[in-house]
Amino acid sequence: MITKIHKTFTATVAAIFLSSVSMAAVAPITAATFSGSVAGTVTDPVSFTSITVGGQVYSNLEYGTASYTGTLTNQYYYTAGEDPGTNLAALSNNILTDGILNIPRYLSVNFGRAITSEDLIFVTELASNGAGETLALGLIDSSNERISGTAVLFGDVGAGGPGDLFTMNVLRSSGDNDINGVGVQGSGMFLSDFGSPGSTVPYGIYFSNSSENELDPSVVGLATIPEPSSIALVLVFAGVFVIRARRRRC
Ligand SMILES: [Ca+2]
Ligand SMILES: [Ca+2]
Ligand SMILES: [Ca+2]
Repeated sequence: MITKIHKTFTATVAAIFLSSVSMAAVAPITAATFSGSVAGTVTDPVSFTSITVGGQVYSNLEYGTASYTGTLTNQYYYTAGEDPGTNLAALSNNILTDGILNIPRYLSVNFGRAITSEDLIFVTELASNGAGETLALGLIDSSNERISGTAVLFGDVGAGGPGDLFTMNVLRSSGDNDINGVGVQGSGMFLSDFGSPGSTVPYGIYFSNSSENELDPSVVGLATIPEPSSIALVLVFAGVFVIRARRRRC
């Protein structure tokens, strides 16, 4: 009996350990839940209520404030009935169905608090023709100053993953033709995915890709490792105590 409990306990610990290891990598958002229906083609604004990255479900989501030095002349996109009004507003909210088209280098998003090793940074993007675009990010400090030597690159798979989370029809602030049936994809990363993070406390990210300038992000957020993981660990340790107590009695 004790051997069986011990084996089960070991497997549980191994599973928790492996799941925490697998989370530490740049990875796509493979699944999500939303504030409204995303069946078919979405025409109303929706937000995430949870995202799944690296097999981990995150429901504690925060969003940052976008800023740009100089005049941001790019156009933004949005579903019918919800015009965010400005480029920066389109990227400073939790709405997946509005964002900026073809963002320039060094546009930044500040989360208003220090990013910790527990925070997953996630970005979604308009994936035209089924493919996301190359995403390169660096870190900024509390004053939106870039922290040198820190960047992460998503490579050729773009900001997204194996498929679109949903598709939607959007309007453009330029008044040009609507973009119909376009997909939304996303990815997440941890501070450990950035090279040489240095000692300056990061508060946000900047978009560092200068070669394409084609990314069309809709939300930039932080997802915190949910409390149940901590609770699970406490239960595991409580289990060890019980097993040891039983062994003593035997
Ligand atoms: Ca895109
Ligand atoms: Ca684009
Ligand atoms: Ca948005």
